[in-house]
Amino acid sequence: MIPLDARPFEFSLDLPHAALVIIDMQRDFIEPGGFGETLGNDVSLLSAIVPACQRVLGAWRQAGGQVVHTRESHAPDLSDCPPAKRLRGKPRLRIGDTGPMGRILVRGEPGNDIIPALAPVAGETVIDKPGKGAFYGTDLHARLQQAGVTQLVFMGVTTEVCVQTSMREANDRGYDCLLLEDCTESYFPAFKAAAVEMLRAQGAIIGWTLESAGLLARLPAAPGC
Ligand code: TIU
Repeated sequence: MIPLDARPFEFSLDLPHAALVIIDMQRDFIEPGGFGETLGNDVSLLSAIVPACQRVLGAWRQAGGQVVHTRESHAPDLSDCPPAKRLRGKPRLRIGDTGPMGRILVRGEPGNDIIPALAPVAGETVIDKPGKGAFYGTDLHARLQQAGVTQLVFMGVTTEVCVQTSMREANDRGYDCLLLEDCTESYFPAFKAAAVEMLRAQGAIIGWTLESAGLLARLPAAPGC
């Protein structure tokens, strides 16, 4: 067990039974011309966390930890996109429409890719999810159970939408969840701050939070060290 000085109290990291879950670090959310921008957001805020995410991903891989990447995405025929999602609001382009990075939020399109800086490598799990939560409509829980995973360390975007939803789903399925505060971001700084606070309130009601430096200082340099 690796003791981490998390909030609201210590998190005992059980590295062989933990997975780093990187939520939706896709061009569709982080680059201009994607889903995030079509919703009217300033996407420039999100790229600030990429260096910190890279440092954690590199150290986690060095330590031999398991990694899960998620992508919010839909099938090209949109059969897994409820009309309530596609028709919500008045975005400039809707899910499935063609934008500068291909069809918005559609699997296999350039804009739907994970950004190159955090690209998955062989042996890592990639989950395509039609919802905001990583467990809804996916086999993530079965795959984690098969791999003996009981703890999840979260990074990614956006804090109060897909990250928070995924943490809540995970918590209800019995996982201990830790959110790396400087490795998650929102289009709305106040929403990020509120999400971080509410997740760890009431004695870690949903989970723990920690700045990534606190994890990096404790990870072993190589598997088994
Ligand atoms: N709009 C927004 O803040 N987020 C999403 O739609 N998806 C994710 O958070 N990935």
